[in-house]
Amino acid sequence: MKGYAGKWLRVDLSTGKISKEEIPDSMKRDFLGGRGFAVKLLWDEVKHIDPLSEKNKLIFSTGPLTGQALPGSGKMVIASKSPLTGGYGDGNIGTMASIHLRKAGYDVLVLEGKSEKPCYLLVEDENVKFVDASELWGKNTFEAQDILEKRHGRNSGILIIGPGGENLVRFSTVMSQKGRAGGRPGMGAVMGSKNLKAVVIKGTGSIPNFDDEKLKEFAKKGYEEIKGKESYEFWMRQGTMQVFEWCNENSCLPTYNFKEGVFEFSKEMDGYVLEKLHIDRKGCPMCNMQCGHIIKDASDQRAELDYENVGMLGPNIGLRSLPQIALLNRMADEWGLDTISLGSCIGFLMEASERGLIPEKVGWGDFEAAQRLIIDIGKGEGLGKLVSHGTRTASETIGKGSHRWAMHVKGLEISAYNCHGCPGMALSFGTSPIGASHKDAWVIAWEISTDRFSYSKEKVEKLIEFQRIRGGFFESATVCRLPWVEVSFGIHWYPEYLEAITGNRMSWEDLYKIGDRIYNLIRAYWKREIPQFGRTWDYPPDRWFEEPLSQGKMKGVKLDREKYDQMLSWYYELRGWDKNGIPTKETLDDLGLKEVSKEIIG
Ligand code: PTT
Ligand code: SF4
Repeated sequence: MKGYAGKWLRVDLSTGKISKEEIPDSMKRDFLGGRGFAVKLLWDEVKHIDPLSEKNKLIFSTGPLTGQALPGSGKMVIASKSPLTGGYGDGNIGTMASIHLRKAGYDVLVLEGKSEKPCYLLVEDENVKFVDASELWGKNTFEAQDILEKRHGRNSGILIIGPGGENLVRFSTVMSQKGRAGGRPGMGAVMGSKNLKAVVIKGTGSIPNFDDEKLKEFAKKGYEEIKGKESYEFWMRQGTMQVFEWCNENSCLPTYNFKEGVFEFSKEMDGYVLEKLHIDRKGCPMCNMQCGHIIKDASDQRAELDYENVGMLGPNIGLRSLPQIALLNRMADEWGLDTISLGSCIGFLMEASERGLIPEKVGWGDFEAAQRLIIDIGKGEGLGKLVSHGTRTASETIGKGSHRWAMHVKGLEISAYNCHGCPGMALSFGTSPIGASHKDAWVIAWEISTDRFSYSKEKVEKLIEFQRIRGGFFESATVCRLPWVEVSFGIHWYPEYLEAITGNRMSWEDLYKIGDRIYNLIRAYWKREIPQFGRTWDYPPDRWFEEPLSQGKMKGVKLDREKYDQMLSWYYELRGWDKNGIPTKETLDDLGLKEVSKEIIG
């Protein structure tokens, strides 16, 4: 099939064995790429193992749209069995490495085993070698990136971990280009457990497409369409921060460890304040709507800001100064820690301190304490050690009912949307296939603009539609979804791109079916790896059901557990899962996953 490099590159860090294998056409047809390839590989090869053992595999996976000259194509999925959640984990990173990997002749890079000493992997087209990384080990991601760029060229694709990943912090990410982060559920720790500091990729070939001329014409039209969109100008001014003010107005800003939905200092730090502080812009390759806003941080250094980072390292820990938040954000990037889990862990500790559950004093909005905590978390020392496995484990350690306000689902911390008054978004967090991420179904904007407080079946249907497009299509195709989400770039373009690339015409129905296959396989993976996995894992924390908001226009609002339960039952029914949320034999068989149903159902 055209549009694929056609091979995966497999590197065993224990034995040094390097192999290049053809990707079967059936895999391309059934799973498309990206997340689809990753979960299939994990299902087939990574079973009942400790995620931080050498038996785990770290997968860098692209799709047919990756690396093409079209909007948002510089993206790549990073997946593994997650050391944070114990289930399927992935993230999506914008990086030159995605383009280089495909140009080097591979769609997927699979890393297995464990190197005896710290090393990095150098892939230059067909040449693959291990390079000693003793002098890079311990360096932060910015320092290591500089060294590797000097050695291998500024435009090489570099994927790197910081000390957080080296020290096996369970929510450490893989970083690239000083500001792109991917793999929230601990993909950095998996890389660290393999003694692998970085992967450097340089590819010089081209991707064999079905119709390059048509692709060129469509892509040009696509870039022009994006620039002509009404919302483009505002997007370029504020990027993802455009939702900050909206979240506060609608009581969904994560505030004081998700206790509240409004922050009294929000006006001091919203998208308009960002506009004034903005000095530069950064982003992924192949993008003409770059969203990384650079400002000078509190130590006068360049730092990038996104909404999630500001929400979680700002109101969620009671901090109101953007330059201070930017400094914490830069520290997270240097250490290679996920900002969402980090902000949640710091918020959790601040609340534990306020309640007298830990002896240390860490007050809300204490900037110095937050900096110290990041270092402790990155090293896995002191108070940082308590949360370096995430809030689920921390609450199990300190007990005393703290699980009620440990803000995670399935062990992955909730992204920056408070859902006391957003049942659809709460269900989205509850049913996201990696734990509480917003990436699969950001249904909140639609929900707030329609029938916000309803717990209707229509809402569940909408949520599944989003999961099919965002978690199914965009993660497997693999491209950035923001042109479609943020500036309403025509979704009709994507089947056109796919046809020009692969020669296959696929309808949205076909693409949804691929997405459903991926979702069901991920769900089966959770069940196989965690036998007790089931319905109780699909609920957001008790806080949202038990403690109403005490401030703002939504004062008194909280989620209704019975109604949430009903929505969850509809969700299972619509997905073809049983009452415990496990895919039925009929559903799996219908998706061509007979072997899977034999294994989890019998
Ligand atoms: C994503 C998550 C997000 S989602 C943000 S901000 W966002 C946080 N960014 C972090 C960061 O920065 N530094 C850090 N140390 N940790 C961070 N953790 C958080 O990670 C990201 C963009 C964004 S910015 C979003 S919404 C979109 N996400 C996409 C996606 O998931 N799929 C897809 N096909 N397209 C997407 N486009 C957008 O990409 P994870 P990136 Mg990301 C500094 O990684 O694990 O998926 O978590 O990759 O290159 O940084 O782009 O308001
Ligand atoms: Fe990357 Fe942002 Fe552009 Fe998407 S919109 S490709 S995340 S820079």
